[in-house]
Amino acid sequence: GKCLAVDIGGSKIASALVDKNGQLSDRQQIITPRSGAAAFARSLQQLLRDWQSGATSIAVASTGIIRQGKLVALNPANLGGIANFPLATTIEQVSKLPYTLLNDAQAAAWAEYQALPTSDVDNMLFITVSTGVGGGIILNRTLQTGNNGLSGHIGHILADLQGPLCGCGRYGCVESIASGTAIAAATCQWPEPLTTAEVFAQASAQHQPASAIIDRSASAIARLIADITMALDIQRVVIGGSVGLAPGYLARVSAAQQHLPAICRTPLQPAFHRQDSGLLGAALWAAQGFC
Ligand code: ADP
Ligand code: BMX
Ligand code: ZN
Repeated sequence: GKCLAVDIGGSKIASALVDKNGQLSDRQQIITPRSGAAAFARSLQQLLRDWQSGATSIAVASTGIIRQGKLVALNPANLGGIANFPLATTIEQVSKLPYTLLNDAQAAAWAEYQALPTSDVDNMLFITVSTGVGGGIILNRTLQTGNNGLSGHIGHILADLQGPLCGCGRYGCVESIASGTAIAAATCQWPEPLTTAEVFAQASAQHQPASAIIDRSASAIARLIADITMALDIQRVVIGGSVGLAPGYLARVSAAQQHLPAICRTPLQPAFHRQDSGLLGAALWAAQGFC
């Protein structure tokens, strides 16, 4: 049977059917509703009702700490203020299918680890630069989820003591400087504030202030990679998310690495599965019988 994979992010909810060979079909996408828990639950239930036919299981990858069937937001601002959401109950109300839940970046890390063309990487870091900054850590070939689902929440590591207040309550987290949300927010005092995609468009048109905002994001990510590499002997970094995969972004992270000592310059590559890493990772995780 096929698995209905669902990837819930701060900006979009994607779904697809995934077969035993990891082939995706019927991919769909909606904008994440950000007007409270009730609307969020309604959209999710509608999506599951519409798309579960043809599936024998459900695999969910979601932003937030996934713990005991609940989505606990570290940064509630990414979900329009939802801090705690009953993911398991919401699914059980509309489906009798067996299901698994996993953090979105942890799921993507798992899919990307399986996709590596080499077998000599034991320790890998996946980073999504998207609405927030998420991470998934593979240590000794094993995905780290942690006892409380927290492993990999590297967007909330300190990047700049003088940085802006992050939705998690700390100042200067990587997420508050490097995320898509942070990139757009950096233009909020401009005469005409830009969207994240517009900042990228201006940067490629050689607009210096736009370019500087993206470079600030990229160098925060390069320093983050250095820190995690020091802690865990990371051999490979895979970058995803709409910002991470935007043209020129990876090259900027790589350029920022050149300013760091050689030991910090962990090899980087873009997500092989592009926007589908989370969907596929959730399905692979479910297929292995984890929950
Ligand atoms: P999610 O966070 O839901 O997983 P994405 O990976 O698409 O979703 O990341 C969303 C962030 O990426 C938003 O901040 C959005 O503005 C930004 N974004 C979307 N498209 C682009 C693009 N083409 N170039 C740069 N940034 C983009
Ligand atoms: C936040 C956190 C992580 C998530 C990451 C990327 C929340 C709601 N989410 O750091 O759990 O993995 O964002 O999420 O606190 P995305 O929505 O950008 O894909
Ligand atoms: Zn934070």
